[in-house]
Amino acid sequence: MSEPVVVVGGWASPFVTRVCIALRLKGVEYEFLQEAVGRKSELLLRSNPVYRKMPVLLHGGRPVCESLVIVQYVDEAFSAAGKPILPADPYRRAVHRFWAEYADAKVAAPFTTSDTERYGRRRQGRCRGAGVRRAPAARGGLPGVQRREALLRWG
Ligand SMILES: N[C@@H](CCC(=O)N[C@@H](CS)C(=O)NCC(=O)O)C(=O)O
Repeated sequence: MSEPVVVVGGWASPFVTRVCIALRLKGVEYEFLQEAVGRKSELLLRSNPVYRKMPVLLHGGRPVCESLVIVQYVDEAFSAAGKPILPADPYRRAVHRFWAEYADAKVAAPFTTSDTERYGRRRQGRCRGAGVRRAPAARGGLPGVQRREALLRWG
């Protein structure tokens, strides 16, 4: 029996959509675990402890992170299924990767609200994010962890 494929993500994320498209192109059946808005599940945090972002692909319980890495993994792990996603020619592969990374660089910013990045900027006093500055919890005088959790819930 083939190993189960699970996507951890949110329906509105273009990075998650990219992974789902790759799986569909390959005809791979998968389960979709929807992340709750504004919260990160234990499974997501455990599976992607470095970036703490979606999507995460779980294949037989093993996590693969970063949408472009996942697409390439899907292409290779399910090479027998469907048509190849990336071209075989190394030069054309490089061109495809270039545009995929270019698109990410242009699209990613509005979707990047990483709590670790935000927390890091706050600690360094460099945060110019209007959201963080206006957060009620930021003005409310909550101490330490409590304050950070309130900020994360708010943002
Ligand atoms: N480079 C990552 C970007 C993923 C990403 O930014 N995901 C967003 C959702 S669209 C996310 O998890 N944001 C939460 C956060 O930044 O904390 C990828 O390609 O997978």
